[in-house]
Amino acid sequence: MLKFCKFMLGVAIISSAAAVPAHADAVVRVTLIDKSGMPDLSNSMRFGMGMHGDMKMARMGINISPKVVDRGKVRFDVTNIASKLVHEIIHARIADENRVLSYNTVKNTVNEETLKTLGQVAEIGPSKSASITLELKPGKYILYCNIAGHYMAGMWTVIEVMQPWGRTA
Ligand SMILES: [Cu+2]
Repeated sequence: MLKFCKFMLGVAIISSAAAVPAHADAVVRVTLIDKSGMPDLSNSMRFGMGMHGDMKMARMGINISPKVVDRGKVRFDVTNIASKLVHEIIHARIADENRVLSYNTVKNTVNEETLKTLGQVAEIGPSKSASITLELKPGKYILYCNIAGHYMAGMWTVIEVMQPWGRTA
């Protein structure tokens, strides 16, 4: 629980892109993409983390730049470049990017409670932007969208947070 509380302290600031940006040690540009408008989500696709799907074939995705940052305050500037769909972004700590996440095949969503969620931005409309600043310790973090079907359609990525001298704690 103590560990969890520490993570919650990292949930610092959620603001619109128009607000004065929070001071951050690093800025990560996050782009939410979907290639085909509304995909058929009746069949769960299998582009989730650790599933070794060919991500070039994924219908949705999250691009980030850079993919590795130093520990500290990290501001994520998120833009949804989808033409029609609303997306969200959830940040959670993960131990291993090859692990398959716990998934509810009825709801077509990741079981969020099985992850250590650090923060999220809900409902980013098409062409809209938002930002969130998190205090991140060394380790790996997943960014994903948990609107039904989107995660399995490929809407996730992993960012690595390093010690400044380049070693993961
Ligand atoms: Cu989405």
